[in-house]
Amino acid sequence: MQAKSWGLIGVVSLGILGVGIAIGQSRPTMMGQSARHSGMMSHGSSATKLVATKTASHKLALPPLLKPDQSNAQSVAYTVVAQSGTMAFKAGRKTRTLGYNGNYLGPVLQVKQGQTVTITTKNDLSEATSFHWHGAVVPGKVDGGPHEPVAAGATKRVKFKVTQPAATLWFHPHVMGSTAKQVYQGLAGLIYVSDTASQKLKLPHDYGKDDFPVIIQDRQFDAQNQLNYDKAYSSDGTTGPTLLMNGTLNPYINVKTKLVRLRLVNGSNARHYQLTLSNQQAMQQIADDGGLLAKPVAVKKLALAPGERAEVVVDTTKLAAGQPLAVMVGKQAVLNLRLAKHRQTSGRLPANLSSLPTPKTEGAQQQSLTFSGMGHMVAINGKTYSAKRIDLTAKVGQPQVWTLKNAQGMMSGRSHPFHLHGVQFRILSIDGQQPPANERGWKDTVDLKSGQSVKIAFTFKNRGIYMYHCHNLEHEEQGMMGQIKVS
Ligand SMILES: [Cu+2]
Repeated sequence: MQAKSWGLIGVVSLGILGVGIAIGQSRPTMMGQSARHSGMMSHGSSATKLVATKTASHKLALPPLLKPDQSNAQSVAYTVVAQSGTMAFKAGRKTRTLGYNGNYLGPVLQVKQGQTVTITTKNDLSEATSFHWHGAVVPGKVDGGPHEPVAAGATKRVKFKVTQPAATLWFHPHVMGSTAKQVYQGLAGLIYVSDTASQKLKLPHDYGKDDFPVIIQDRQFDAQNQLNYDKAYSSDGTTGPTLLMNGTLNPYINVKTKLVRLRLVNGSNARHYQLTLSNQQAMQQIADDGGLLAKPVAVKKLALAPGERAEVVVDTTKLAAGQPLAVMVGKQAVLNLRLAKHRQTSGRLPANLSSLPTPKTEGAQQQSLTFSGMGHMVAINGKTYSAKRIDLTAKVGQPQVWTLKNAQGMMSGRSHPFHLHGVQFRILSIDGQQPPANERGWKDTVDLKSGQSVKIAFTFKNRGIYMYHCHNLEHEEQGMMGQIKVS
């Protein structure tokens, strides 16, 4: 089986390579890409090396909490506008950017379980975009995938009921051909789902005081301080040497409480992170992509693939004021926690967080998806995305068990963060083993490392056409995406 797929990948890749050379490309050519990365095939990524920012420390920017147009217990309405702007990220020239209701990134939309949400989406850009609610359990027609573009200057209204539990979700564009570029230039916002069960837990929840969103993105600024996507572009995942947290270079937060909650979102196009604390202390992970874990899980090194979220609580009780503490990526401090002398007790970490149901697998429909390749040669089950082709079908209410494989081979070695729209899933196994404790909650994105086989279980609750794809945004653009019709 493996030998067969190797052969197939070889043939397909040669074909595409030929086309790439023949038609020429404004972006770096396949030849350039494969030459540059050929020595790194055994690694999980081709990411550029991160370089510590030399600029002064800045207070972490906080996305504004978006004021609803209307709100009551049963419903809430928001207006979200995609627009262009400029940002002074660093000294010198301002950077041209994109943002939602602002210059860069977007606001936080707060919704409650049980509420009906209406979102008026407005596109003030000069090109089409879409508004995808990543992680939201919603009908296909309001999911904001490639089938629901909003033309330049147009407005579109979506309405759905929030049925899922408390979680940190996010939203970003999902149009064919410009998703990666629009995200890179700044289009990404947050959705906080709350519910009554989690409110009773008294977890830190004072926004910007003991509860901080942290959107992690890597970028390449050119000599004119611009985010030149075409110049930074890599077909195997666009990365940059500079980290931005909520759009802030070299950020810090003032910690005035003993417990600090960080809602970590990997909003990068392609970079994977391994986050640690500078004092080697464990973080207490309380939630993954789609909601609270059953119990807090102590995590010393937290892996976050593109698209994934993790909520952690950092306990500073035993640390002295002024003691240096930072969230680290490798040897680089990426978020400094400045500890105040008198830190209040805010909330407490309960022993139990949520009662996660056992995943339903009885009578499940089985599917097997194999992710292969790198750069321009990526494919799922040997195919690249076609808007006209429905790859899979499923029924509402029927349990699904999918086996996701990252093919090992010469044209592989890449991680593929798998993301499925419209539903939250659970990981049954990773290479036949139980998933680690911090990956046993609700997920909508799971990293498939080279050679890995991951089994997931879920049940669609809504009808529609949904995307599943690699959340390395350049892989997605190159067709590492398929669609499932749920009826
Ligand atoms: Cu991929």
